[in-house]
Amino acid sequence: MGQPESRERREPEQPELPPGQRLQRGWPVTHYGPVPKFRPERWEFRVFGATADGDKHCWNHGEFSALPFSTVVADLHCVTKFSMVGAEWGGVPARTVVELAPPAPDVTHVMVWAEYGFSANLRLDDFVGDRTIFATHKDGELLTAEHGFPVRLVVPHLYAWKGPKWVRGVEYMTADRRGFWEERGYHNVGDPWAEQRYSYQEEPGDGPEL
Ligand SMILES: Nc1nc2c(c(=O)[nH]1)N[C@H]1C(S)=C(S)[C@@H](COP(=O)(O)O)O[C@H]1N2
Ligand SMILES: [Mo]
Repeated sequence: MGQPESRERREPEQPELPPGQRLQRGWPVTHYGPVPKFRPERWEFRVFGATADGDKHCWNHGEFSALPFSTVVADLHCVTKFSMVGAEWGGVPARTVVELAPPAPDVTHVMVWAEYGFSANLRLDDFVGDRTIFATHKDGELLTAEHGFPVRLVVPHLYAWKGPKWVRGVEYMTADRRGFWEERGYHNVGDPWAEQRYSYQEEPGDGPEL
């Protein structure tokens, strides 16, 4: 008697995707502009703006790499309608950064800054959400240059543009301001489950006037 037919084989589990998204096989590279060159001796991660003590907080690459590490399994939903699912991101939780460099009490939003002036604004609550992470690793390996090495932000509950690759700093803000894509027609909040894709969909209170 031969091996029994494998009736155990199941279809891969269908991940639940936000409305209007389709599953992307593989992991494409999506960004505006060139991939920056990493210069370790010049790199620093800065927390500035309305900090609690009024000072800037900086970590060089060695210091940042030594911050508390944890992992989050999260999907990326690109607003152009494809989703990459199931990656394990390793790095420094955004909440840890906020604990080490606390904001002033009246901070409501942050601007996350990346190389070449790319930026994304987030509500402080979204930033300190317990799954928001400054990822240095994906699936146990260091990020590749095109996917954001040495550090990218992953905000699992928002569209992927809210997670800059090549992050260099966080600015604490006492009022909201639009980041790079938010100034260029994309929704100020960007919740994929509510399909908040474009700024024309914004309701009063979703963002600063355009
Ligand atoms: N610095 C920077 N980060 C960025 C972008 C960008 O243009 N510049 N694009 C965002 C968008 S729109 C997406 S979909 C994801 C894509 O991440 P990936 O290239 O690792 O798939 O990166 C985000 N982070
Ligand atoms: Mo995207």
